[in-house]
Amino acid sequence: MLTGVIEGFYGRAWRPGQRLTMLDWVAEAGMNTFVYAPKDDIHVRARWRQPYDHAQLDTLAELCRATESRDIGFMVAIAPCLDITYSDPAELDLLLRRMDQLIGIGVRQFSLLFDDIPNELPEQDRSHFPSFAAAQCHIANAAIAHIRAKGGGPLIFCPTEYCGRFAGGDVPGSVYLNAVGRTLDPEIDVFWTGPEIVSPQITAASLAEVGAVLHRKPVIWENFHANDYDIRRIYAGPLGGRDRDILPLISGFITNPNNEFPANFVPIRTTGCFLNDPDYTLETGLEEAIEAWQPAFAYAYREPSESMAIGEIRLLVELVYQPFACGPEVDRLLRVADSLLATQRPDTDALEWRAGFAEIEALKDRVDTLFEHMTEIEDRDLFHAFHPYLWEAREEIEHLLAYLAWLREKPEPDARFPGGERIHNFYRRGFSVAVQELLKRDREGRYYHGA
Ligand code: GDL
Repeated sequence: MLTGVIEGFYGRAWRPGQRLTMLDWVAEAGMNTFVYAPKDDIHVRARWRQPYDHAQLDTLAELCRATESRDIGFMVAIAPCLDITYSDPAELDLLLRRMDQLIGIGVRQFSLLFDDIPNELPEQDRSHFPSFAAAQCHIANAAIAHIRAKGGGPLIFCPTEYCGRFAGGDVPGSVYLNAVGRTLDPEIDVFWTGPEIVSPQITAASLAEVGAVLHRKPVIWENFHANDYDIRRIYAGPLGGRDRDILPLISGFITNPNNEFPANFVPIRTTGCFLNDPDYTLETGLEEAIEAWQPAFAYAYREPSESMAIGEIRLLVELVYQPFACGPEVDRLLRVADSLLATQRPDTDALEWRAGFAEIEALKDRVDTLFEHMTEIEDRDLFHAFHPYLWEAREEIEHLLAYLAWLREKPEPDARFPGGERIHNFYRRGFSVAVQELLKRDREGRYYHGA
């Protein structure tokens, strides 16, 4: 089974040195593949017809050799989907020449991406193909024949409907996916991100369904730790929302993680553990990953071997955990804080309220210490990957505590917390927020306007 990492996000591509580290992480996590697919590399997508120049080719050749020396498969993506004329033999020829250039430096595995484009057969192709799927399969089938003739493979195809949402929520009823299933060469693998682009859960039942439509087991393109769609967040927690009963229903599992390279250690480590260890649990996987990560947090100026404590790294991870959840302990403390605020003027002398307050105070101290200790670590890339998020976490917990401390002083029922200046200093402003403020929501996320 293909397992590993795809550099497949929008935004700044990783540096060559970071990719080498990634190969080590992939190998150490017991996975076997690295897919080079940064949307930032214009040869992958925007200028897919144009071959790499010498310098770029040398960089890729080096990466290719580095994968070989670690016994990792190296796959390169080409995404001709923005403007290819599917019926033009010259276009297909250009694509195969692009592959030949890469084959020339030792690449054997390819991916053809047709993601994030309108689901529509271009005008000029309409008289040549019965459907959009047929047009894409024509290209992919020719590509696999070409690659096979050169001793290469596998080839993974990323369909335009690569998740349940894009299939209109009805995978068995998708005309597009059924056509792909029937027409695509059976040797070509197909990427699938689950019911959503970023799927909270991917169940065995949903994979059995899509597998039947595609006539093959899909390769999961995992976006659980991707953060290119929301630069205000980062995810350093373990893989969640997937059980090992999905494994017999897939032919690969490739994760597309955070743009911020250093944040990906735990996501990748736990993904490998999930895939390889029959006894995997999220908690044991997380503990193991944090322990393995600890040496990266070595201090710049202390005993050479001294690093941040496991508990501090755990707190860091819990603060920036998963797309749909904070870490369990941080989540518990948020619920404690919520209970302290449940009534307008709580009995702040009650034992329970005081205990809750003390817990939030302790959290604030821990976040402060974490913030300070992070500034002292040697690895500045690691520091900078988290610094903006920790800065914000520190500000917010301090503010929450200030609010609770004000409540503890038993203000008059009509008194207002004197923290209005924060609205301008700390709450995000600008165009996007102005638009969000036009569409008001209640706590459950239901929209309203007017009164
Ligand atoms: C996508 C893109 C991917 C991006 C991800 C998360 C696929 C197949 N394509 O739509 O490049 O990083 O979502 O934003 O997932």
